[in-house]
Amino acid sequence: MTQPRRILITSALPYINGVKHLGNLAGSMLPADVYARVMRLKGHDVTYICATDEHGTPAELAAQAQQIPVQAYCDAQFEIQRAAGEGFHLSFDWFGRSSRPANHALTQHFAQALEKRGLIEARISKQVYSVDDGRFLPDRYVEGTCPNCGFEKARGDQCDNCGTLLDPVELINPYSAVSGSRNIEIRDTEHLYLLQAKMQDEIRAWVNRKGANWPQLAVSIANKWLDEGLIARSITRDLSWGVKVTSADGSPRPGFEDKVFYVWFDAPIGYISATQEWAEANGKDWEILWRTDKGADETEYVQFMGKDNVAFHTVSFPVTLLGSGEPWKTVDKLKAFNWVTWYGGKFSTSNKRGVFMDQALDLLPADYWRWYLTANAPEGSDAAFTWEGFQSAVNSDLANVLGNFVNRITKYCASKFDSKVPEAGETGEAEAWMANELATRLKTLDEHYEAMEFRKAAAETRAIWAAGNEYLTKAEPWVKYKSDVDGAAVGVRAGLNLAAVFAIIALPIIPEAATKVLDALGIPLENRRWPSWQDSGLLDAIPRGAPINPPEVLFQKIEDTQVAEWTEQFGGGKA
Ligand code: B3M
Ligand code: ZN
Repeated sequence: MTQPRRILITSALPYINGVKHLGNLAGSMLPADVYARVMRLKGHDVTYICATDEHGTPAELAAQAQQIPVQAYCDAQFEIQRAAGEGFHLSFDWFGRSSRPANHALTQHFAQALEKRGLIEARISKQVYSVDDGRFLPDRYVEGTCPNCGFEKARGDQCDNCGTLLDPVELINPYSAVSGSRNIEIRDTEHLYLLQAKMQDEIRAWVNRKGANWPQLAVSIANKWLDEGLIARSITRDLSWGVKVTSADGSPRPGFEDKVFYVWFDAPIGYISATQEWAEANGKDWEILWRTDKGADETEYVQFMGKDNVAFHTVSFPVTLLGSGEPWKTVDKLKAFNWVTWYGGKFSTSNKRGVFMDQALDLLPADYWRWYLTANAPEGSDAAFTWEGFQSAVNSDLANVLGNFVNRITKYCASKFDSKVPEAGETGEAEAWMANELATRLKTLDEHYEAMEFRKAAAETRAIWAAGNEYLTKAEPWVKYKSDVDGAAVGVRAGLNLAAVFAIIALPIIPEAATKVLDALGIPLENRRWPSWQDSGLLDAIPRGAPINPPEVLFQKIEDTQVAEWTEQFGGGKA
């Protein structure tokens, strides 16, 4: 075993408002969880951190709509999101909240450090003001026509249609997202600006150095921002819910008593503050993960996110970290995903299009969704969820290839070998073929996971399961049994060992079913480690004579009638 690696993993913090749809899950938290599980099975020291992203207009607007205090709204939503993550077996080491004191303190610390280094200055700016609402309208409080693409429902901070980051005053025909009022004025207001341009060269050098480990999509987005020239970005807002703007002594900064830091300034800092909470709660050292003066240079930091978050992670957040002048760890590897669409269109609660995390678990166990969303991860391009594709992946990959293999071999062992791993018989040609298949394919699987290529990793996992079925056809223990019981014993023994290998490599994606198989085979927890492709003993690793207990059927096939029912309930067919 090579020296265990120390790996810090973060996935983009889900906004607090509302249960996330399958696209949010597939585009950050799920692949991050799969990767964390693989690395833990390989014996590495993994810390997987996430949290809810609670500040900014989404929370305020949603709380207003429910006419409850924002804090109470976020408390309730956090529980919902935490439960949804648990339901999907997302194995966070910590699932925190950006609204907790640790994040307030750290955000204020960074603002002070940046200002000390001349990277923050107060400026009077023009802000959209709603006379009827009696308030400034930052970010998502204002909508209007995108100046870049003409989309008429662009949000004040970003146009959903073309992805352009906007300043609310740029919107054409703006209107209040709260009241719909178009009685809008542009008024002066004072805000703090992060002078990103001063960091242009340092960020460019950082992107060139670290970008070697990023997918091209991430590098090109970062370079696009850099080529356009980094601009000063306002990092405070006329909002009440968020991190208060303080002076060096911690008192409210004069003139900013009614303002808070912009959500995208505090949210990425949430990765660090959530790690601090995890460390405090578990007696762990957070600095070895986040401070390069305390060993974090040896930490591998991997970020998972959707493509619209790349700019914030490859430019804005590094400006905060590097601009502080303090020895903060920055991302080493970055995995950005495209979108999961619903039959090519957007998920939408209001238009009853798409399945959300809580609804999904009412229909089928997490494994079914985890498998389909990983095997169809939106890596090279957007990926459309379709009920037909989902049904095919479940019925073929899970039920027929894996489920059928496990069922056949464990049931046969129970009926003919007294539910014990057979002891007799010598391996032959079929076992040699399978051992070679395993060695080759496990090596390929390792390469896909190291490269964070999840579609390919799922495809290779399936191919290994399929090779097992091919092996049983070659070994044909049920035929041999009639004339050569020992020959049949070899096939059953190898088949049971294959079931254990298939379950271990399935653990990261379908943990529930894989655990059932490993329990059925009596594999002790300490032996549930990632199989080495160099290990020639994989077909004879379970102690001979050990008892096994056939699991119940692992996966129920999805019937056409269910597809029809779900299509009716959640939408389907062409967008
Ligand atoms: N809350 C996710 C989004 O843009 C955003 C990520 C923050 S990561 C610090 O949907
Ligand atoms: Zn646009």
